[in-house]
Amino acid sequence: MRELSGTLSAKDMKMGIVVSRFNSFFTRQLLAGAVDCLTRHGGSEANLTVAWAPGANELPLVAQRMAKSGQYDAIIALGAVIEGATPHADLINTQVSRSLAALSLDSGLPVINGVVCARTIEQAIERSGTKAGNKGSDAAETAIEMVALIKLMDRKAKA
Ligand code: INI
Repeated sequence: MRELSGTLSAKDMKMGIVVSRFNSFFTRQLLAGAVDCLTRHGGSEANLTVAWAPGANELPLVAQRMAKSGQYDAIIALGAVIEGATPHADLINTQVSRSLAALSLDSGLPVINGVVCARTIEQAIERSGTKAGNKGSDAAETAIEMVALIKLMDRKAKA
């Protein structure tokens, strides 16, 4: 049996991070969690580019621009959609998550969805650096693993 899995070293990885300004009380914590995760795994802040989008709805287009630039190994999208604040939260979440998934397949790059989808402000707090962890940090860890896995698969394909 041959198993392939990505390591968790972010050394030399170039990451594009797009983060929404809407609900920035939460998204700033997600960004801090993502940067902390990447640097603790050996990544360098010099290899990170952060773009601010107005809201979660705008994350996919900015992520697409980053993916098309060819400058990044992965794209991480961070946002916070809180249902209590909007009746169309489900629509935003569905649009964003489908678009990011489609972009990942179209571009061949890991495009990681780090959008907190919360029913309440309390749930958003829990997922932005308190008792349910930090979704930005989780997204960054997923990005590292995916970049490492894809690089490994590319090396195996060439060997
Ligand atoms: N954008 C968010 O990132 N989170 C939200 O909770 C939210 N709410 O509640 O509406 C939100 N709306 C703005 C939206 O993402 C777009 O920026 C706007 O609709 C313009 O396209």
